[in-house]
Formats: sequence, structure tokens, C-alpha cells
Amino acid sequence: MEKYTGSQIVVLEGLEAVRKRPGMYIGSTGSRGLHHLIWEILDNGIDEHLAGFCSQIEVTLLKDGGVRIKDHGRGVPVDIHPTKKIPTERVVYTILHAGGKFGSTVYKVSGGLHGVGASVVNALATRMTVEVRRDGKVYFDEYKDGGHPVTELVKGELPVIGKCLKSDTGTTVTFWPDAAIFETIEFKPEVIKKKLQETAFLNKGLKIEFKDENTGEKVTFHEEHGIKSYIKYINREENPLFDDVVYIEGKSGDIEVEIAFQYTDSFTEQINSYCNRINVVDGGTLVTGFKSGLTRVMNQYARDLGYLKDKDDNLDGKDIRNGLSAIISIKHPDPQFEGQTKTKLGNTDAKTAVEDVFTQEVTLYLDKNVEIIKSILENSLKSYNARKASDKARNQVLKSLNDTDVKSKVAQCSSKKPEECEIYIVEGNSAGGTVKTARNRATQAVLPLRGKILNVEKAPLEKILLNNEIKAMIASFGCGIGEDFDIKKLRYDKIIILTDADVDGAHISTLLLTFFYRYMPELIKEGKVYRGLPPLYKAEYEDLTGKTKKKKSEYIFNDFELEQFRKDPTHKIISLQRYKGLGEMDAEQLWETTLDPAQRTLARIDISDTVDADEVTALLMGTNVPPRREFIMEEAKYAKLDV
Ligand code: 0RA
Repeated sequence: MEKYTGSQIVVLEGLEAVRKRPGMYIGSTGSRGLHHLIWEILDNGIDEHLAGFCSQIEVTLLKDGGVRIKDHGRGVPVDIHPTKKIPTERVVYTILHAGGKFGSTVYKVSGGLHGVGASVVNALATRMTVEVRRDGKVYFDEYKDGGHPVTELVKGELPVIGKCLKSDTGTTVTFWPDAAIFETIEFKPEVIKKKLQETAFLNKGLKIEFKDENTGEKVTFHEEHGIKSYIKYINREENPLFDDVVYIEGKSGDIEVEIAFQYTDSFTEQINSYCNRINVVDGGTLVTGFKSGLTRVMNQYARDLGYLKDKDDNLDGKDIRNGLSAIISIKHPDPQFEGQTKTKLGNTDAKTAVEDVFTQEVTLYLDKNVEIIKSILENSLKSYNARKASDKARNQVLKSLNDTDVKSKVAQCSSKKPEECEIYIVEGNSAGGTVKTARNRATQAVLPLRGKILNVEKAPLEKILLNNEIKAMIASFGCGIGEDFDIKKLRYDKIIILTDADVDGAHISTLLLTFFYRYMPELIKEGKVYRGLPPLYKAEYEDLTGKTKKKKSEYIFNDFELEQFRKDPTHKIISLQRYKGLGEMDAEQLWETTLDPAQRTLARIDISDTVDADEVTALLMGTNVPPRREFIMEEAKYAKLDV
């Protein structure tokens, strides 16, 4: 082993600091921190790509737990460093570089945990080897136990272990993470592939190969169209409003801007932003610039194309971003990352740059693609109208929730423990009255509905929400509505819709479910909504199985069951009562058939993606409501659940 010179000792003290507080350098010593080691080495290769010298990188998981990252860049310089007097390669891998890259002219990477330097990886490895291919020679260096060099220098220089073609240049780093530092040293192929895929999208043209020697898996990531392909990938399971992905690039001062976007019929907004390829999860100035540019441009088009009649009328940014998927990727020479996690860009010039480039370039594109503008604007207007209507309605509803006439509609239960409480929403005042008498007052609340709620096919949304019964539901559920909805505040474990088994009953429950889908979709997603299944018939019969005839009675829940019952030779039906409605049952009958948790049958309402929601929505709600593919109702399959 080599004797350390004075300067080497200082160096190793630096790496020792990394080993003492690894979290400070790589965020954590868990799986995330472990993978960070790979990203750190990978970044060096990507920098070479950005500088125009590297078009391929290979990442290989070795059988012995190591990982190898081979780039085809220029190769780390191996000459003697002018001040440190050791091979530059050793400077790179043993001296801490706080942010920024060693004298590199490419875009500086700083903030967060990025660009802490390859020496940090060395510090946290039991072993690391570096092979440099330059000038037709293969140089080699090796470190052990947290960055201690173990290769004997030859006349102060790195040993040459072989020859290669002059054109074959690059750096291969292999390291084995230290199990004494990390909670786990198991690399996860899925995590790595995801990162490599993202890296390929953000570095168009760069070919990244992944190999896992443990499984023999081999994948290549290579995206000729960069972030444009990224958008296609993000939207792969959505319905785009137009086929094209709009792609924009340009420069403003020193700042390079690249933007890709597309719209889908979903109701979400997804903007992924990157500065110097670092995902700025919390956005910041670059996102603000994009948003304000988009809002301005779209409002201008809306006015020019006559979508906005009043010159003071404006589409809200929120409406314009409805269904938007966008990637913003900028390169900034001096990024300032802010916030606790350093995941928000702070540079104000980034806002101006993105806004300027976007506005200028997108206009050039959209002027030639009027169909795209139209579909964006129509989509925005749909959202605008729906939001206006529902905001107004919601505010009115929320204001009146504490009115006594709203509160008095619900017969509450005495328990305040949501996990044991349920609420029956019952069709008809008379049935409601019977349920109130029959129920378990401790845990079962009742909301009787007077007739139909409203003909929602015709009524505008705000009217639906002004309905007192709907208000009573919102008030008694306790979890708000729409954007303010919070399922954690729900006062009941089950919401049970109880209607007559006829057309009107089916209609009422459809209206209720539509309302839930629209404003409280989590209720259905979380499986909180049920349909109570009252019996259709009560049969009095003689049981012929025994020697002595016994008179018995049985509730029958549907026509299929009735058919089976009739066919059964051991049954001699004396009388058959058909319940035309819940109101025909007395309290005792209602309890034992429909309310008693030990005997009743409930059908859980679930969501299925198979129905075309647009049609269902249009049918049920008229034209005032934007379609939502996510929340599609499916009538409960009357499978008997024992709940
Ligand atoms: C500084 C200067 C030069 C190359 C590199 C750094 C470099 C570093 C790493 C780390 C991993 N792979 C790398 N590839 C290149 C250019 C030196 C020259 O040829 O002039």
C-alpha cells in the first residue's frame, strides 16, 4: 500500500467526514441513498454527453453486488494535477467537490444532493476501481475501504494496464457499496431502469444500456425525440385531445429552454420540470413562467377566435391547464435551488426566459395548427363553465349547512365513532319513518328523501346542490364536498341507499350515485357506498320435508329466487305477498330483512372503467358537466355481500 503524502492525508480526512455523516451528502443511508451513488457516477457521463463527447453509457449490476458505470466520453484526465501533484483522476475521486463540477464548462449542477461528486461514492464504498481509456491506453486505479488508493503509481503516474484504439475513449467506474454504512446494499433494477428511462428522455440521443448480470436482463434506453417522447410515455394510457405533442425549444440569454406538452381528456394537470436535468419537484420560477405564458397565449387566442365575448372576460390558468401534461426542461448556468429539500428553482431570470421562449415559439406553432388551439380552448371552456357553476353552488351549499331545516332532516345516531356508524338514505317519508322506528339508534342514522331528488338531466348543477336533501347529506357526512372533500372526516363507515325495488327507486339511487361520483368520488372509491336490498316478496308456505307439516315464512329478494322457491317440491306456497315499496313493511320486518347487520344483504357500489363515462355522464347530467373518465359508475352487481 502506498504511503500517503501530506496532501493525501487531508484528502482522506475529507472522505472520512463523508463516512461519519453520509446522510449529509447522499440524503439517507437507506435504499434511496444507496441508489444515489449510481446517479452520482452517472451524472459525470451525462455531463460528457452534454458537452458533446459521449453518446453511450452502460450501467451493469454485477453478480457480486457491485455496479459498473461505463461512459464513452473523453475519459477522466490522468495527467498530473498542477496543484495537488497527483493524477487528476485521483483528484476527481478523492477530493470532495461541493456542488459544481471540477472546472467543467458544462452547466453547473448544484443544490440538493446533486453533484456532490464521485469522491462521495468512493468514500462510501468498500472498493472502487476506475479504468480510463485515453490516447490508445487503458489506465487503472483502485481504492479500498472508503477511498484509500491501493494502486502503486508508476513514476507518479497511473499504471497502464492495456492498449485500446485511439478512438476508444471513456471512463469505467465500478464500485461496491459499504454494508457498514448502508441499511441495504441491494440495488433495485426497477428503480435504476426508471431513472435511466427518465435520463434518456431528458438527454435525447444518448443511448443508455442497462444490464443485470443476476438475471441476464438487458435493456436499452434511447429516445431520439427526448421530452416529446416523454410526454407520449406519460400519456400512454390516456386519450389525447390531439395526436401531436407540441414541442418548443429556444434560448434566452444563457438559459436554454425546452418544453413539450399535450392535452388529454383527463381532469388532471401534470407538469414535470427539470433544471440541468434535475427534477425540480416543487417547480419554482421555471414553472411560473410556463404557466403565465400559457395563460396569456391561450387567452389571446380565445379572444382572437371569438371564444371570449367580453373583452374583460378571462380564462383562468386552472381551466387552461385542465388535462395538460407538460415537461419543462431548462439549462441554467447558475441555478439556485430553494426550499427545505432544495427542490424548487429560485432564479427569477428562469421565469422570464421560459415565458419568453414559450410565448414566442408556441405562437409560431399554434398559428399553423388552429385545430389544436381550438381543442385546447374548448377543453378549457368546459372546465371554466363547470367550475363556475359548481363554485357558486358549493358556496351556497356550504353557507346553509347549519340551517335548522337542513339539520332536522337527519335522524342522527347516538354513537360518534365513525367505524361503527352508518347512515340509511331512504326513499320516501313513510319508509323513512319506519326505518327511524326500526333502526338501532346507537349506530344507525336515517335521512329520508322526499320523492325524487331532482331531475338532474334537466336541472343545472347549482340547483341540484340547492336541494335540501343533498345539503343534509353533505352536512351529516361531515367531510365537505368537491375540492374540500376529506374522507377522513366522514362520520359513517357505511352510506346505505335504500330505495324501493322499482323504476323510481332505481332512478333515485342513480341520481344519488351520480352526485357522489361528481362531488365525493372517494366515497365510492373507498367502498363506503352500499345499496340496501329489501325483499321483494314474503312467502307463507308449508314445509313438506318433515312428517308433520309446518307453516313457515320466508323473505324472497328477487324474481330469480322466487322461481327457485316455486320449483322447490318441499314448498307448498300458501300466500305470496309482494312488497310494492319499503313503506309496506312494518318496523319489525324492515329490521330483520334490511337493517339488522346480522341478517341483511348489502351490495357495495363499485367503480368500473369499462363503461364509457362520457355517455353515462351526458345522459345523466345533461351537458353542463365535463365528462370524467375516472369516476364511472357501475351498478352494483347484486352479489350478496355479507357485510
Ligand atoms: C474534466 C475534463 C475532461 C473530462 C472529464 C473531466 C471527465 C470526467 C469524467 C468522470 C467520469 N467520466 C468522465 N469523463 C470525462 C476533458 C479532458 C480533456 O480531454 O481535455
